[in-house]
Amino acid sequence: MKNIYPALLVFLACLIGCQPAQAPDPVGATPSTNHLRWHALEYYAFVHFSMNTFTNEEWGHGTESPETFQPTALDCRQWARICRDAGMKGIILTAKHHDGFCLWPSAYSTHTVAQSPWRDGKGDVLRELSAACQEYGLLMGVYLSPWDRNHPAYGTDAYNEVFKNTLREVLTQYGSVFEVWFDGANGEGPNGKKQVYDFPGFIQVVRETQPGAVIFSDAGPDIRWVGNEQGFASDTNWHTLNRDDYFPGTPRYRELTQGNPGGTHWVPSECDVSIRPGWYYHADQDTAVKTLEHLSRIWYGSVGNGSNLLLNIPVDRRGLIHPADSARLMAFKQWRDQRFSTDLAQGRPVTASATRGRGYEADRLTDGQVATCWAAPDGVTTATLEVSLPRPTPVAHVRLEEYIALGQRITSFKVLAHVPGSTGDGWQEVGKGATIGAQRIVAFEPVTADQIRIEISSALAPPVLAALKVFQAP
Ligand code: FUL
Repeated sequence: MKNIYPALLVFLACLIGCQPAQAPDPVGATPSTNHLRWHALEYYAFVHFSMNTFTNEEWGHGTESPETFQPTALDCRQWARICRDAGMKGIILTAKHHDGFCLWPSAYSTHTVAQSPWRDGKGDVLRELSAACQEYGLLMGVYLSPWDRNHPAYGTDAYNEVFKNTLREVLTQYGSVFEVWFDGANGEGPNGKKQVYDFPGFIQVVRETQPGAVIFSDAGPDIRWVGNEQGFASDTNWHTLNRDDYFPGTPRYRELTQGNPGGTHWVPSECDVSIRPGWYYHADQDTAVKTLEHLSRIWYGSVGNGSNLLLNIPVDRRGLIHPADSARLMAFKQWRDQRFSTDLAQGRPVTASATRGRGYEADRLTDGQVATCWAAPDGVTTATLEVSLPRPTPVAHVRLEEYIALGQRITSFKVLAHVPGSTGDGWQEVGKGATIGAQRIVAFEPVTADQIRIEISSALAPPVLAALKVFQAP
């Protein structure tokens, strides 16, 4: 009888080789589907517009007359059009700031647009914004300050019920809300008393009414403050946090900039910063709109370091975005388009020092699909990846993305460019960093390169990357 074993062995080997490799185990805390949707947004607007716009204040007192609120040409469609054209994905509005004035006719306050002369007391900014966001394909978010310097119940247990009712009102009447923004400020109310906030109760109302929304505060539960109002995350930026060690108003806010490696919960940071010195509109700041150079540094420091950017635009007394701000927003959009539109690595073959196996090949890094990834084998925490470009081309940015659905892993990496005709073996280090997370943009002086190499030198677990992009210098 013929020996069939060699053929059988070949057949079995082929069968094993054709099997997809086992998926990498998740590591540590991982994002929810709400988190994954939020990470993909990257850039959206904050709008500070309310009583303070008309009193030239940053923190109102709660004693202002509602008569003072009189926008002459309020048009949320103008905000939405500008934000959409600026490449932003949504708008978060200060529905109620610390002075307590409500931009919608709340049944739980007597300090609202209903008491103002605007639209004969029949106006509702949230309704207009929600319609405008829908029309322009933007998401809507709300800022609701628990601190309220107007409400007579503030400082008593009854106020927590008032605030929950207020939340329920806002979150059930204006369609879907992508983010609820809780300010941590906790000062005195009209009676000179401070409130002990029922944050667990507030969170429960959001979960019940808007299960698809993420909740922001200094300490989450979903999204954390980045610890400064300048718009900068840091080179080390963990999406994970030992969440129980922090609370809204935490004095340990500086730790929020970096997060905690291997932290207990997924609570990524959001960078909030205003395009002007103030959060609210002040005519004397029309000439102080941040320069394009300043905004570009903010982009590298926020989105470039793995965070999302919440850029504030102070709407003016007419109820419109001022031309100085809209012009800057458009210039900023053009600046990004020039730098991040042509991905030279797209569709190019990638080699890796180690690959987990079938289904996790290095070419998946450049296939343009967010759902695919390259993964290192178990036990391997260092790796080298190389992509060759179609021809020597000036490049100035490399973008890396971890496959964060399985957790954040990388703790140190380098980027090298192969410059044909340069000294030595032609490889030059052009950048390095600590963490990567959802995305990392490495910027450098343009070099004419024909290959890019990524060296991952340490990670909490086998690295898993979703994308490697190499952008042609403008
Ligand atoms: C702070 C507030 O006190 C400021 O007025 C502003 O709203 C900023 C975004 O958050 O905590």
